[in-house]
Amino acid sequence: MPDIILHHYALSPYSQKIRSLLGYKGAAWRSAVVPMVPPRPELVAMTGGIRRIPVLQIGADIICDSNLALRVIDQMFPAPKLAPSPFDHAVAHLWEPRQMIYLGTIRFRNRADIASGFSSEDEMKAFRADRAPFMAPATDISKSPEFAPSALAHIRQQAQWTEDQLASRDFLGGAAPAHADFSGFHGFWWL
Ligand SMILES: N[C@@H](CCC(=O)N[C@@H](CS)C(=O)NCC(=O)O)C(=O)O
Repeated sequence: MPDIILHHYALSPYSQKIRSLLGYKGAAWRSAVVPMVPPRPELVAMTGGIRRIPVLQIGADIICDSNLALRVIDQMFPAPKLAPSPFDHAVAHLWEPRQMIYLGTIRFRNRADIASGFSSEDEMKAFRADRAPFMAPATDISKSPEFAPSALAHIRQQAQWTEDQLASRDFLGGAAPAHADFSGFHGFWWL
Protein backbone atom coordinates (compact mmCIF):
# COMPACT_ATOMS: atom_id res chain seq x y z
CA MET A 1 0.00 0.00 0.00
CA PRO A 2 1.45 3.43 -0.90
CA ASP A 3 2.03 5.99 1.85
CA ILE A 4 -0.83 8.28 2.69
CA ILE A 5 0.42 11.87 2.83
CA LEU A 6 -1.87 14.59 4.13
CA HIS A 7 -0.99 18.17 3.19
CA HIS A 8 -2.60 20.29 5.88
CA TYR A 9 -2.14 22.86 8.65
CA ALA A 10 -3.10 22.60 12.29
CA LEU A 11 -6.03 25.06 12.35
CA SER A 12 -7.63 23.82 9.13
CA PRO A 13 -11.11 22.47 9.96
CA TYR A 14 -11.45 20.43 6.77
CA SER A 15 -8.08 18.87 7.59
CA GLN A 16 -9.36 18.03 11.06
CA LYS A 17 -12.17 16.05 9.42
CA ILE A 18 -9.59 13.90 7.63
CA ARG A 19 -7.19 13.66 10.58
CA SER A 20 -10.07 12.44 12.75
CA LEU A 21 -11.14 9.89 10.17
CA LEU A 22 -7.57 8.56 9.83
CA GLY A 23 -7.47 8.27 13.61
CA TYR A 24 -10.82 6.46 13.70
CA LYS A 25 -9.55 4.02 11.08
CA GLY A 26 -6.24 3.53 12.90
CA ALA A 27 -4.47 4.32 9.62
CA ALA A 28 -0.79 5.29 9.46
CA TRP A 29 -0.23 8.54 7.58
CA ARG A 30 2.48 11.07 6.86
CA SER A 31 2.06 14.73 7.57
CA ALA A 32 3.14 17.52 5.22
CA VAL A 33 2.41 20.80 6.98
CA VAL A 34 1.81 23.76 4.68
CA PRO A 35 1.63 27.44 5.67
CA MET A 36 -1.81 28.81 6.60
CA VAL A 37 -1.30 31.70 4.18
CA PRO A 38 0.04 31.04 0.66
CA PRO A 39 2.35 31.01 -1.23
CA ARG A 40 2.58 27.22 -1.31
CA PRO A 41 4.48 26.73 -4.58
CA GLU A 42 5.18 23.01 -4.22
CA LEU A 43 1.58 22.17 -3.35
CA VAL A 44 0.17 24.28 -6.18
CA ALA A 45 2.53 22.60 -8.64
CA MET A 46 1.40 19.21 -7.40
CA THR A 47 -2.35 19.97 -7.55
CA GLY A 48 -2.20 21.79 -10.86
CA GLY A 49 -3.29 25.06 -9.27
CA ILE A 50 -5.87 24.07 -6.65
CA ARG A 51 -5.08 25.82 -3.37
CA ARG A 52 -7.68 24.36 -1.01
CA ILE A 53 -6.53 22.43 2.04
CA PRO A 54 -6.38 19.51 2.80
CA VAL A 55 -4.83 17.64 -0.09
CA LEU A 56 -4.49 13.89 0.22
CA GLN A 57 -1.66 12.25 -1.70
CA ILE A 58 -1.77 8.48 -2.17
CA GLY A 59 0.87 7.30 -4.60
CA ALA A 60 0.18 9.13 -7.85
CA ASP A 61 -3.36 10.10 -6.80
CA ILE A 62 -3.82 13.68 -5.64
CA ILE A 63 -7.19 14.18 -3.97
CA CYS A 64 -8.20 17.82 -3.58
CA ASP A 65 -11.60 17.51 -1.92
CA SER A 66 -12.09 16.30 1.63
CA ASN A 67 -15.41 14.56 0.93
CA LEU A 68 -13.79 12.52 -1.83
CA ALA A 69 -10.77 11.90 0.43
CA LEU A 70 -13.14 10.58 3.08
CA ARG A 71 -14.71 8.08 0.69
CA VAL A 72 -11.31 6.92 -0.59
CA ILE A 73 -10.01 6.37 2.95
CA ASP A 74 -13.19 4.50 3.87
CA GLN A 75 -12.61 2.12 0.95
CA MET A 76 -8.92 1.67 1.73
CA PHE A 77 -9.59 0.87 5.38
CA PRO A 78 -12.91 -1.01 5.51
CA ALA A 79 -12.73 -1.71 9.24
CA PRO A 80 -14.39 0.03 10.90
CA LYS A 81 -16.60 0.92 7.92
CA LEU A 82 -18.41 4.25 8.08
CA ALA A 83 -22.05 3.73 8.98
CA PRO A 84 -24.63 4.91 6.44
CA SER A 85 -26.69 7.89 7.60
CA PRO A 86 -29.75 9.51 6.02
CA PHE A 87 -28.01 12.82 6.81
CA ASP A 88 -24.79 12.16 4.86
CA HIS A 89 -25.69 14.14 1.76
CA ALA A 90 -27.36 17.05 3.54
CA VAL A 91 -24.55 17.57 6.04
CA ALA A 92 -21.61 16.98 3.69
CA HIS A 93 -22.93 18.83 0.65
CA LEU A 94 -25.53 21.36 1.84
CA TRP A 95 -24.42 22.39 5.33
CA GLU A 96 -20.66 21.92 5.35
CA PRO A 97 -19.63 23.98 2.29
CA ARG A 98 -21.24 27.17 3.67
CA GLN A 99 -20.63 26.68 7.37
CA MET A 100 -17.26 28.45 7.58
CA ILE A 101 -18.76 31.72 6.37
CA TYR A 102 -21.13 31.70 9.35
CA LEU A 103 -18.58 30.38 11.83
CA GLY A 104 -15.92 32.86 10.73
CA THR A 105 -18.33 35.70 11.40
CA ILE A 106 -18.86 34.46 14.95
CA ARG A 107 -15.22 33.71 15.65
CA PHE A 108 -13.84 36.94 14.15
CA ARG A 109 -16.11 39.53 15.76
CA ASN A 110 -13.46 42.23 15.69
CA ARG A 111 -9.85 42.86 14.75
CA ALA A 112 -8.59 41.77 18.16
CA ASP A 113 -10.26 38.37 17.69
CA ILE A 114 -8.64 37.94 14.32
CA ALA A 115 -5.24 39.09 15.58
CA SER A 116 -5.28 36.53 18.43
CA GLY A 117 -4.56 33.72 15.99
CA PHE A 118 -1.46 35.32 14.49
CA SER A 119 2.07 36.06 15.57
CA SER A 120 2.17 39.55 14.05
CA GLU A 121 -0.01 42.28 12.58
CA ASP A 122 1.60 41.68 9.19
CA GLU A 123 0.69 38.00 9.28
CA MET A 124 -2.93 38.83 10.18
CA LYS A 125 -3.14 41.39 7.36
CA ALA A 126 -1.78 38.86 4.90
CA PHE A 127 -4.40 36.33 6.05
CA ARG A 128 -7.27 38.79 5.63
CA ALA A 129 -6.10 39.96 2.23
CA ASP A 130 -5.72 36.38 1.08
CA ARG A 131 -9.07 35.07 2.36
CA ALA A 132 -11.28 38.13 1.68
CA PRO A 133 -12.09 37.22 -1.94
CA PHE A 134 -13.81 34.00 -0.87
CA MET A 135 -14.36 34.34 2.90
CA ALA A 136 -15.84 37.85 3.11
CA PRO A 137 -17.83 38.81 5.14
CA ALA A 138 -16.40 36.26 7.56
CA THR A 139 -12.99 37.94 7.62
CA ASP A 140 -14.23 41.53 7.62
CA ILE A 141 -17.51 41.84 9.47
CA SER A 142 -17.13 45.64 9.66
CA LYS A 143 -18.29 45.82 6.03
CA SER A 144 -21.53 43.88 6.62
CA PRO A 145 -22.58 44.15 10.29
CA GLU A 146 -26.09 42.93 9.47
CA PHE A 147 -24.65 39.52 8.59
CA ALA A 148 -23.51 38.66 12.13
CA PRO A 149 -26.97 38.10 13.72
CA SER A 150 -28.12 35.90 10.84
CA ALA A 151 -24.85 33.93 10.99
CA LEU A 152 -25.37 33.35 14.69
CA ALA A 153 -28.98 32.27 14.15
CA HIS A 154 -27.88 29.87 11.45
CA ILE A 155 -25.19 28.25 13.60
CA ARG A 156 -27.54 28.03 16.58
CA GLN A 157 -29.95 26.08 14.38
CA GLN A 158 -27.22 23.69 13.27
CA ALA A 159 -26.10 23.20 16.87
CA GLN A 160 -29.66 22.64 18.07
CA TRP A 161 -30.40 20.20 15.27
CA THR A 162 -27.22 18.27 16.10
CA GLU A 163 -28.10 18.26 19.78
CA ASP A 164 -31.61 16.97 19.02
CA GLN A 165 -30.27 14.17 16.83
CA LEU A 166 -27.68 13.11 19.38
CA ALA A 167 -30.22 13.02 22.20
CA SER A 168 -31.33 9.57 21.05
CA ARG A 169 -28.17 8.11 19.47
CA ASP A 170 -24.41 8.35 19.83
CA PHE A 171 -23.71 9.45 16.25
CA LEU A 172 -25.59 10.76 13.22
CA GLY A 173 -24.76 7.31 11.88
CA GLY A 174 -26.59 5.67 14.80
CA ALA A 175 -24.34 3.44 16.91
CA ALA A 176 -21.23 4.27 14.84
CA PRO A 177 -19.90 7.37 13.05
CA ALA A 178 -21.02 8.17 9.50
CA HIS A 179 -19.76 10.59 6.88
CA ALA A 180 -22.23 13.11 8.33
CA ASP A 181 -20.51 12.95 11.73
CA PHE A 182 -17.12 13.84 10.30
CA SER A 183 -18.57 16.59 8.10
CA GLY A 184 -20.76 17.97 10.88
CA PHE A 185 -18.26 18.26 13.70
CA HIS A 186 -15.11 19.88 12.36
CA GLY A 187 -16.60 23.38 12.08
CA PHE A 188 -17.62 23.35 15.73
CA TRP A 189 -14.16 21.98 16.58
CA TRP A 190 -12.65 24.99 14.81
CA LEU A 191 -14.98 27.45 16.59
N1 LIG B 1 -14.41 21.65 -0.52
C1 LIG B 1 -13.09 21.69 0.06
C2 LIG B 1 -12.96 22.90 0.98
C3 LIG B 1 -11.64 22.98 1.68
C4 LIG B 1 -11.37 24.36 2.25
O1 LIG B 1 -12.09 25.35 2.03
N2 LIG B 1 -10.33 24.42 3.04
C5 LIG B 1 -9.91 25.68 3.60
C6 LIG B 1 -9.06 25.42 4.83
S1 LIG B 1 -9.79 24.36 6.01
C7 LIG B 1 -9.01 26.38 2.65
O2 LIG B 1 -8.43 25.76 1.79
N3 LIG B 1 -8.86 27.68 2.81
C8 LIG B 1 -7.97 28.40 1.97
C9 LIG B 1 -6.55 28.01 2.19
O3 LIG B 1 -6.22 27.44 3.25
O4 LIG B 1 -5.74 28.32 1.33
C10 LIG B 1 -12.85 20.39 0.80
O5 LIG B 1 -13.80 19.83 1.36
O6 LIG B 1 -11.71 19.91 0.80
